[in-house]
Amino acid sequence: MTVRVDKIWRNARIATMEDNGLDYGEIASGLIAAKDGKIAWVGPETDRPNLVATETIDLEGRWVTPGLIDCHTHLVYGGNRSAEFAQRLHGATYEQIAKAGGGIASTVEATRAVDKEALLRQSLPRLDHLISEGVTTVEIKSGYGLNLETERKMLIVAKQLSTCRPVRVLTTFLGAHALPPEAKGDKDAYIQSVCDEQMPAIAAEGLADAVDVFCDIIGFSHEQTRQVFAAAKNHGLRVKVHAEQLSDASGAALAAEFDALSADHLEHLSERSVMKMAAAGTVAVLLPGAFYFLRESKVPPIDSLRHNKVPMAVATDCNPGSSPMTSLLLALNMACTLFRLTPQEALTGATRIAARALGIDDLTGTIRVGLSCDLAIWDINHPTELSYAMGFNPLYCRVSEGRDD
Ligand code: DI6
Ligand code: FE
Repeated sequence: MTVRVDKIWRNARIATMEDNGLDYGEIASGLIAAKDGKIAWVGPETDRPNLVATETIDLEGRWVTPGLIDCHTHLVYGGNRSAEFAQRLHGATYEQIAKAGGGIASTVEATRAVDKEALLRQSLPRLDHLISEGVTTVEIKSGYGLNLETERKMLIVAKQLSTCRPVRVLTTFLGAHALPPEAKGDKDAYIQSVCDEQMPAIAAEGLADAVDVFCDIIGFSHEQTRQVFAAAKNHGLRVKVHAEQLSDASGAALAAEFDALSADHLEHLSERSVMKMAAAGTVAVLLPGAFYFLRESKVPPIDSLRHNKVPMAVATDCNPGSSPMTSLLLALNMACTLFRLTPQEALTGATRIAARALGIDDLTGTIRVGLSCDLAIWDINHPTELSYAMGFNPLYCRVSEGRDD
């Protein structure tokens, strides 16, 4: 029987990233066939069925991985914070700058000030840089609006980005990121407006796939986080959390209680919270770029996460304040050098586990029949090179839903 497909990539070394006991889920001399944007067949060339394709590409032994997934970014924002970076080099801390009205608040001012077109224009180069390194799916958070008008604007622009480029965008409502200046210090009243005004409007318009909260000393308390999670549940939205970045407020354990997709940062995560995440299957999203840029010294409890089988993802946290980074490959390198992940754990964290952190592991993240044909094709001799090199981009070609760029 002949099977008609749209496109075949043959003579490939395939890192399927499937959890099948093989390193990188490798297929040594493999072939991938796509039909209607999905993977129709994958396996060793010697097992090839009778496929008839419109186009066949010989990859000459190149490595193919799933398209990379950046599962935690804040890449839509106005302005930048290079002046604050210089201030920090003179001794000011991230918390001090935030408490003095700078930090997130200054990006809120800049984001409120621009219209949609300008916001899109400023954000596109950051997305393009991620794409240039093989990213085919990116999560983008709001959180620099802190009022309905600007939170909406950010999420609309995030969705528009996916019409400008061949990339899948998932959006997250982060109204509970920081306290806006007009709230005059009243965090409880602001959280009320997040739950009763902003979230219902954003959910009704279908602008967000999930809800996030910054649960920390300069963000919101455990109790305030619980209120936002409860509201999200009422709107049928999954939750995730910025937790244990600067202190231990048990945000990750709370998130696990709410069946969260992920808990992110986690430098100050306790052993008790690791257990709760393990029991709930919550993904730990590691953000070594923020750890590096803020010169943190406390490393997330990697051994304990590994030992307790908490799935670990790696992301850029691309944002103007704590991680102005648009390279997921550099994040992989940092996850290895700073957090001691193995290169295979790091790559799994930007493919299979990142998909799980976004709740789309039935759609993308590995090279498997039925999933979206999202691929990154590399000029490398081994996948370890993806986390080994710093500032070097070995991408040969990127394939998004079966189409190459
Ligand atoms: N943690 C982070 O790393 C970003 N947000 C957060 O809650 C930083 C946001 C910023 O400084 O602009
Ligand atoms: Fe973040």
